[in-house]
Amino acid sequence: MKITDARVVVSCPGRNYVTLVIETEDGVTGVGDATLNGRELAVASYLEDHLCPLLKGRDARRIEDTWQYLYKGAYWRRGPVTMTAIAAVDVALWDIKGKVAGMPVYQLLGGAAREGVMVYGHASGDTLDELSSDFQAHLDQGYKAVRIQASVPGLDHTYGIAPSDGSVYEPAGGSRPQEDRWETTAYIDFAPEMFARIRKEFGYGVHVLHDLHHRLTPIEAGRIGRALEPYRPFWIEDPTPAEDQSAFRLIRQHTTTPIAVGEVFNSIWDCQQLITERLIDYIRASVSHAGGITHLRRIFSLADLYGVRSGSHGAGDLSPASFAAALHVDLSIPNLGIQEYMGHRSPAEEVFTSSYSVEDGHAHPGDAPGIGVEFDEEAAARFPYEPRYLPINRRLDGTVHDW
Ligand code: KDG
Ligand code: MG
Repeated sequence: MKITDARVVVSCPGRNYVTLVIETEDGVTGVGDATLNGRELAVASYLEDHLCPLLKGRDARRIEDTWQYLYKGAYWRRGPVTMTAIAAVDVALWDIKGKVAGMPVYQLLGGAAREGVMVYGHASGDTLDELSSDFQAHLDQGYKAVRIQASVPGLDHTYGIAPSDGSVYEPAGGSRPQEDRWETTAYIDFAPEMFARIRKEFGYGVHVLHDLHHRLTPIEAGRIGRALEPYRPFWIEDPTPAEDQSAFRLIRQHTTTPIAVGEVFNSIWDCQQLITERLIDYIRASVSHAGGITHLRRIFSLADLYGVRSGSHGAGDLSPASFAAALHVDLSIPNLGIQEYMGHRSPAEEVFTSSYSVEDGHAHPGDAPGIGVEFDEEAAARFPYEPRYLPINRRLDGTVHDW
């Protein structure tokens, strides 16, 4: 079954998405997400200029061989651009395989290991009162797990707060990134206050998560983990920049609060030490940034050996094709932890039609053959790419800090 065409569509239905479409000689089409937020065109070029020409004429059924051919064949290994591009090819090929078999991809991965995939939504607010009403709104929608973020008093533009106009919360338009401010001293006493408020009001029957977005030093992370222990977070996410895997040994010495890491990881090598030394509890690598279904399953299999569960990144900058692919993996692996779900802003639904559903705090990929997402190229053409950057962060003295 020869691949006859592979093309890349960059569009902005609510936010920028890069979508790979692969077609076979018998007219079966597969889609994969190649979006790398803020660096979209680099992946589009990697695909268009380097991978699409290699795909034409290959056998669409040979997913593993194609993965190895693109990974080992590049010589230059790993990295977000390469691995996002390979992921898009991999997911599109799984989509084709499912369509040809007449089965949803999760059936090809071994079938459902559970009824549904627990997801967490994002509650946020400029004040704790706003956070609390957003938290209640999530409970009303049936969520069993909710991430909490609130503006830190004294800091402009705290990470993770949804603007009240419904716009996207991280990337700003324009020719330069927006600049945020950060100072750990302002945050470190505020986080326990935020958790105390939510637990006091809503009790312990709901999972509460929090993202530190790579901002603390290891010892600060140990301290915050310990301070939050009485409020039993489901996890604290990305406490420190995780390029330094050994830093997590220090955090572990100080706290039993579960740790989730990995949304910026691209390969199993980024988390090998974290997993095999049991330095984390949840691995957040995603289908679209960590080499597709083929490679993500390898990461989760390694994690399973060490009691580490999955907790895949699922922010809105991962397209519906990515979220659907994640659900097929989540449904079929033995060590699911939880799946992030932010949803997709209008008019994304004009471009992507999906078979997945989210109900009562749980998601299911649906039973459409393949990944269950159809991509409308004509509709996508109505929403041209808009250059946008993720923000950068500065400390109060002006030093550039992790965002
Ligand atoms: O593109 C960056 C976002 O995906 C990231 O900031 C979202 O941290 C994030 C999360 O946990 O969803
Ligand atoms: Mg995060």
